Amino acid sequence: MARRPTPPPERLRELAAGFRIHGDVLGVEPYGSGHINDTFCVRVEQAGAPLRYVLQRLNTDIFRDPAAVMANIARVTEHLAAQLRREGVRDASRRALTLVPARDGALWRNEPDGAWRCYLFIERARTWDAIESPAQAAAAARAFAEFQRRLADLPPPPLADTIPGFHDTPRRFFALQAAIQADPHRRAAEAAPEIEFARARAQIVDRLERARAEGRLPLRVTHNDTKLNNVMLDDATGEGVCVIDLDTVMPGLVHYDFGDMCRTATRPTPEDETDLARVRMRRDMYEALVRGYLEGGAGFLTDAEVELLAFSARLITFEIGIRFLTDFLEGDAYFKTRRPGHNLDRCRVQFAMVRSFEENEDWMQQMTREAWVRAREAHR
Ligand code: ADP
Ligand code: GN1
Ligand code: MG
Repeated sequence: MARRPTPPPERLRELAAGFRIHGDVLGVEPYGSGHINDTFCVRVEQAGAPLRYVLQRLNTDIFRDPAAVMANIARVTEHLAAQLRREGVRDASRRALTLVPARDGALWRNEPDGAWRCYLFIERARTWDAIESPAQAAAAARAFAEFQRRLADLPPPPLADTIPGFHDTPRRFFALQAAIQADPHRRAAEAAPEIEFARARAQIVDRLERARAEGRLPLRVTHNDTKLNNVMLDDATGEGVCVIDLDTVMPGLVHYDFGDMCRTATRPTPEDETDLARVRMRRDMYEALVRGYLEGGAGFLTDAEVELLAFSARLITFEIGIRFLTDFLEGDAYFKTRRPGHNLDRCRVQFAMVRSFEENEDWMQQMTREAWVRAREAHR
């Protein structure tokens, strides 16, 4: 998969002009640090006042059906906006993404240089690549829990599966085994300890999928990519204002979301930290995260779901670790990388976190059960 080049400035302005942006475009610049899409900030002057929009190129090598992705996003954002209005929430237009339609009213534009869409820019808030405080963990987790709660009554039909098997950990594990076997870039030797680490954990990969298949866990509408930098925290209050990056919102288990939050919001380093001694689960952050998530989720979560939350931290972190490892072996075709070995560095961070979760799992399980009793009491 060759990455598409960034369009030149004149082309970016032309693309921005394809959407119902009111005002004079001053500039369009690359923005953010996501691994998948190409994001740009459009600076506009509207009747003399500065205003910004987000222009984004969807990665269609990864999202093969952009129309399905955009239809999902339109349903989700409209449902969220209606819920927020019903709840009488202040600041509603900052609390859910708002699509800016194309000039012809379409949800997105299919152009020779990609699938493009535009959003209102969420102002006075930002995303974080590494967490700094337990308060941020609680805020992020509460925002994702409320996102799940507000989408719990999304009317049928079910959302489209934008990436089939996205959190099918057994399938991810088979893909890793195939990459090790083929070793197309002769990199397996360099990753020998990580391959060994992954192989030693084969027996955990199907635990969530089995529980789902046996009907012990319900399918809900989940985000599926709840890393810390996919939620915007308010600049002034630190509160989680808006969940973003909705390409993977589809039917899923709450554990996919909870596990990915634990992966990124209990680790006080970036995802590609090279000093592994710094990489560990911080108990104060896990505690805050669980509190925020269970307070937000007390109205809909079941006991059976809560019972597997602590385990999901370990499993989903492992899953994303093996995805980085697979991509390293396959020549860095999927995740954007900025240096040689970048995906292997990311894999090492995830595996260090898996180890940390393993060492703390009894404490995490106990802590989660206690927090659940308190959250349910408070919700009564
Ligand atoms: P990716 O799939 O590549 O991660 P995202 O949708 O997460 O793409 O966007 C990348 C970054 O752009 C985010 O981490 C965030 O900082 C910024 N961003 C995205 N949407 C908005 C928005 N509506 N308002 C402000 N910033 C945004
Ligand atoms: C990708 O899009 P972004 O950067 O928020 C990836 C996630 C991974 C994450 C790892 C569609 O998320 O699944 O967990 O990188 N998204 C997709 O940082 O594959
Ligand atoms: Mg993102």
